[in-house]
Order: sequence, then structure tokens, then C-alpha cells
Amino acid sequence: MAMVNRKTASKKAHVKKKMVKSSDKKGSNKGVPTFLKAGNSLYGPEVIGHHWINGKFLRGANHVASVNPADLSDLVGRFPNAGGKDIEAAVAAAEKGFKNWKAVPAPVRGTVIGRLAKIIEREKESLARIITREIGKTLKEARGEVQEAIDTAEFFQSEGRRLYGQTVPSELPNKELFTYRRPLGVCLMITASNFPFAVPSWKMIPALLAGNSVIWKPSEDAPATAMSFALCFREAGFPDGVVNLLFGDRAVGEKLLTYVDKNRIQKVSFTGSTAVGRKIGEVCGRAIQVPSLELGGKNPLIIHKDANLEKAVPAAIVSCYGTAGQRCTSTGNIIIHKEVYEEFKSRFIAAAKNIRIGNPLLVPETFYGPLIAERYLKNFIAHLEWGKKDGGKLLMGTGRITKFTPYGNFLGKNPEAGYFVTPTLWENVTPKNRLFQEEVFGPTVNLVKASSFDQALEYANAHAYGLSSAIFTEDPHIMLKFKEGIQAGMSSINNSTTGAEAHLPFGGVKASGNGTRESGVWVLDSYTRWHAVNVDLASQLQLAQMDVDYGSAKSPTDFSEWVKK
Ligand code: UN1
Repeated sequence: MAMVNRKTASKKAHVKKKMVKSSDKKGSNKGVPTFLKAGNSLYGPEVIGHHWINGKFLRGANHVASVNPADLSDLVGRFPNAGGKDIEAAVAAAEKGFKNWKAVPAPVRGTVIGRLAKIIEREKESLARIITREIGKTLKEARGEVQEAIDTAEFFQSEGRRLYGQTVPSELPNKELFTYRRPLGVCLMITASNFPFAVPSWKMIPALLAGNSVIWKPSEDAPATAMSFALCFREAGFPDGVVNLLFGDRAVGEKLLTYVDKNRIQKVSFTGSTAVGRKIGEVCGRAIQVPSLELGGKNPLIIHKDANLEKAVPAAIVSCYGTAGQRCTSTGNIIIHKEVYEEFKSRFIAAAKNIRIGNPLLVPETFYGPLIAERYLKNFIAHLEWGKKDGGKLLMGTGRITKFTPYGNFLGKNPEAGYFVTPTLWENVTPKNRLFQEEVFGPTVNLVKASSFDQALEYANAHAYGLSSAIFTEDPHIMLKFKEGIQAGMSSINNSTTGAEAHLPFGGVKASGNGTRESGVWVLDSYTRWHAVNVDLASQLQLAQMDVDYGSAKSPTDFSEWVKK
């Protein structure tokens, strides 16, 4: 780290320490232990990671480090890797938790979720800071992510007073028909690192509102964020075992999935790669379960010839490079009408050259921070090689920012302190190219030329995925054609492919998902099953379909008028 940074840092740490003390006095940080609060270094203390099983924080074994990807010298914490006993304990706790929790009336469950919303709101800043520290997105984005969780909790608080079923007319007298939403049981949530707070909230909050219990296995790259969330759940007052948090690697996820076969887990919800999603789909399919799968994307952004470029260019920059391109909704291909191709390209390059990169906790002007983990960096560097071999023309991008491959707008002294990479731009890409087809998690995008709107739409659908999509046009007829023709779960008109709101259905088609949706009322279908009930109040047995008097229409098999008399 540079000297200058260290100086400002120690000053900041001092201020932070003081602030924590004074707010502690007022009692506003109740329930959030000091190991996540008091600053004793530049970024905050090392977090002592614990599983959360049956309402108890347990130290566990085989600890793995979580580091700050913007400054690899900052150890965020050490977190256990769950063993067989931890997993069994979490499943048993969730089974017990489910029995208790489903008996709590839904409006009361909603009230607990309402308390959770208030706690998250109170802690918005500290939660945003731990997200930024752990995965490197900017504070503005991290605050937005926490806000998504607040919005989700507020939405489902009131859903506790609805959770509607239906009354349905019966074909028989003195008989009533009803439908009820029933919880599923123990839900396993496996989540990714790029939205380590919002996406888990999309899963856990509706599942809990519906009366399920939860085992959460967060990404290895964002355990401190997960533990902070667990502390919010604890303070909100969920009974023991209703929410359980297990840390670990992929093998822990695989071991947990064996409980699906044993029917001790009744639902799996996963956000991550399509490859892993397929495997989870196989496991759940043979147990006759429907998992929720939110998978990859290669999201198209169409620039039609009449696009308002004043708006389209900054939107494209956010869409492609925001969060360093590490959103499943990030734009992968910009498909541009040939008449505005050169104009768009030069404006886009000019804007991209202004992108400021840095350590977002030290430099507030940062547009994007580092890649989340080393493996993302390796994949990103690899794509620069195979992209060239694949025939792509590299217009911008030099890979990792180092002393030898500097980047003019890197704000800081030592880019090698973190996993920083430059904005990357390709052209001469068509649907035949691997660059067009393959999701690369990072700040890279392809310019694709189209000779008409119809061709642009054809290209926009010419990949395996179907998560998000966008178009810039002023023509309502083109808007309509786009809405009707695009193969995607989500579409924006004159906005970014990213930035879905927390109460609209979120999910994709084709390789992006299995048709389940998160968020809004739609997600309830993923965490409940419909139960149809009939109540017969007649004094004698009456059978549906058979004892129904529909009057005396002439039978089509009554041939009496043609039969020889
Ligand atoms: C994700 O990248 O997994 O639409 C979720 C967005 C965010 C959520 C992205 N609200 O960009």
C-alpha cells in the first residue's frame, strides 16, 4: 500500500472507532457484535467466522481466508469449511425449525420479517461497507444491493397478511372448495458472490414468509457478508433452527445435495453457473423436486438506428462495465444498426476511456473496483487470448492493471494490490464467435454490427442464454417487435440490461434458468405448493362428476328416432 493511503487510512480508522463507540452508547447497534464493527485497521478487523446452526454461532474447523480483492493484504476473515457433522446438525436443526415455524401464523412471520427490514435499514452503511470490502463493488452499488434486501423484506412483511389462497365454487351443493399455499419444508439456498446480500434475500425472505426453514450456503468469496446477514436474522428474532448458515466450498454444496435424495431437503434454490445449475437440476429431478435455478447470461443490448445516443452510451457503459461486468445481467453483446455503428462506437470508446478504476473503499470516485476473486481474474485473462484466436479484434483492453501494463485512470498507487483489470472491447464479432456465445464474468463486451432491426433481433436470440436484454429506440413499433420477439426473462426499453427492480419477476429462459422466478408475488410459487381442500356439508354422500345434475340435454348416443320400430 502507498504511504499516502496508509496515512489517510489510519485517520479514517480512528474516526470510525470513535463513531462506533458513540453509536454503541445510544444502543443503536444492538445485536451486531463488535467483531464486525470496531475498526482497528484500514478496513475493519478480521472477522472470526462462525457457522450459525440451531441459533448458535459455532467456530467449526478447516478455516479458509476471505481477502479483500481490492487489497490482498486485507484479511477480511477466516471461515470454517463445514464437515459432515456440521451439515447433519444444520439439516436436523432446519427440520426442527420447520416444524415450529410453519405453525406460526403468516402475519406473525411477516412481522418478524418487518423487524429484519428495519435492522437491515439501520445497518445499511455497515453492511454496504462489508460488501464492498469483501467483493470490491463500489459503495454506491453496495448500498443499492442492501436496499434491494430492505425492499424485499418490506414487500414480504405485508405479504404475511395476504399469502392468499382461493375459494372456488363446487359443482355440488353444500360443498365448499378452497386452495391454500403450504410451505415445502427445508430449503437449501446456494448463492453466488456478486450479489452476496440482495440475491440471498430474494430467496430466504419469501421462503421464510411462506413458513419454510432455510440452510444457506453462501459463496466462499463472500462469507463475512453472509455472517453479517445472519446477525441481522438473529436480532430479528427468528426461532432457533429456522435460518442456518453453513460455510464451505463446492464439496459442502455437493454433500448438502445428497440430503435431497434422502428427502431431508425439500427445495434447492441456486444462483450461479449454468454448468452447476444443470447438476443441481439432475439431483432435484430424480427426487421429483423443482429447484429454482438462476443461471448465466450473455445479455444483448440493441442500438437501433434511431437510438438516443446521449442516453444510450452512458446506459451501455453502466450495463457492460458496472460492477466490473460481474452481474448475471451485464451486457455481453452490443448489437448496433450499421447506420449508427461508427457514431456509437466512437462515443462508447470515448466514454469507456474515462472509466475510473480503484479501491472503492479508499477512492469514492471509483466507477468499478476489482474482480471478486483470483479465478475470475484467470478466466478474464484467458479470454483475452482465446478471443484473439477466435477472430475478435481487440479495440480496448490490456488485462490486469500492473506497473508494466498501467491504466491511466487507475486511482491509487499500486494496482497490483488487487485484481484490477481494464475495460475491454471487441469488434468483428458475430454469432459464430465464441466471444459472442460465452459468458465472461468481467468488464468485457463485443460490438456486433447488424444491417437491420430484424437481423439485430435474430442476433439477440442467437445464443444459448435468455436472461436479460435491452434495446434503445424511439420507435413504438420497434419496441413492440422487440418485446414480442426477444427470448429473455427480462427486457429493458431505453435502459440498461442490469438493474432489475426487487418486486418484478427475476429469471431467465433457455440456459439462463428453468422457468422459476424470484421476487414479487411470483416467487411464492417457488416456496409453496398448492393444497386443494373440499369440505362437504351434505347429509348424504355425493360424488363429484357422477352425482351432478346437469339437466336433461338430449344424449348424442340416443339413436331411438332411427331405430326400426
Ligand atoms: C445477479 O447478477 O445475480 O438486475 C443479480 C440487476 C440486479 C440483480 C442482479 N438487481 O442487475
